[in-house]
Amino acid sequence: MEGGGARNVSAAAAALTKGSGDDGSSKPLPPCCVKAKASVPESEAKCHATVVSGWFTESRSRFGQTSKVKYFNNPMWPGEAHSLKVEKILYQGRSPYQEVLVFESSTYGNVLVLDGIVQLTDKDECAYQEMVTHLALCSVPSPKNVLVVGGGDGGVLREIAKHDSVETIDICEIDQLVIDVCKDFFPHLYVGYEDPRVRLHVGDAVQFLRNATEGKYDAIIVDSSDPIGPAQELVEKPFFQTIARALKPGGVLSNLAESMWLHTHLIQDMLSICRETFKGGVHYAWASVPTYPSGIIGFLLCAKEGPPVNFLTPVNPIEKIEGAMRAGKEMRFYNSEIHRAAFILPTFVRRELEGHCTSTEKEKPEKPTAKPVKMKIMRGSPITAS
Ligand code: SPD
Repeated sequence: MEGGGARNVSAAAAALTKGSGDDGSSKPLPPCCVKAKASVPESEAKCHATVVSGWFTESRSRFGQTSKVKYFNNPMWPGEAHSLKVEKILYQGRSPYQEVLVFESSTYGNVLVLDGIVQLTDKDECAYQEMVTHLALCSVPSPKNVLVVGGGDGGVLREIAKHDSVETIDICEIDQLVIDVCKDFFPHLYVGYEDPRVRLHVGDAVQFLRNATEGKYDAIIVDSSDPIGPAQELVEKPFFQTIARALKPGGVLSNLAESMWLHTHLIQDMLSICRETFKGGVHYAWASVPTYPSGIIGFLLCAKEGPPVNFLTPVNPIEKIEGAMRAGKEMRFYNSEIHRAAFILPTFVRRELEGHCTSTEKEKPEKPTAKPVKMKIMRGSPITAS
């Protein structure tokens, strides 16, 4: 479904692409500066409680031939979207839990969409999967038993498998269709299932956690979809209590925690619940993921009471783990420096989350790595250090 309005916008955009030199000549603009064109949304646009996602199509005429260019409108609520140009739809289906879509985009490679919301793309999946995993596993000395809640695509499994101390990796994913589709279209994530330490449980994670042996896990990583609809339960207190029960004393939780630009109230609520539940410390970290709402994602890092955990400085640095950086397993995003940087929050977030996170001052200060530099200041000469 397209409308006449789109043609006017397209004409204006076409004029813009020519640019305007002072001399009146029209210099072409580089592609990065070309303004987006608008079109009328497709009728199958999907409405969630707070967001709208779906397709829009633009008609293009060239040499008397009309072709259609399709975009997927990835919601960045409220009132924003990030559009990805679609090269080809690779899969569209429905499981008992959600709509599953995979398409090839022109700029981010293959894209996995669940219930109208982008979950991962070939290009930027590394940022989310590496951070949600290693922020937790590099904060404990020698993690052995790890559980993934959700994470059916296999990307987090792939990252956990880089830790040679890990003996068992349980994964509880509710949707078999997500696993099957990722096997076909995201083999570089699905590879995570090939590690012999992995044990797949297809089912409800809340039930799985209730049945888990108390104090079993060194780390639990919650890699779910956003907490609207079926994943709502995963941001409520009883869920965090079942997680805490399944963790060892001093065990850690890494949980996705939305965007600080868009969801401060949700983050505050999650932090408050977690502070009541995890007495070993609660922190908020973040990373850049261009295809997630507002281009970033947050992580909640929580520790169960027990041996102290200092999330802010990796005690188990990835660079020192045997084989973790081997050819074919290279990190694309995570390193120890970005680990430390991830906990540094912008001033407005610090203010808004004040009192919700464990204060950093209470933590053990980092040992100085270099001797303090002595400064010699001589009148009339440059400042020198010795
Ligand atoms: N806003 C989208 C958040 C999606 C988080 N889960 C992604 C799954 C990748 N393993």
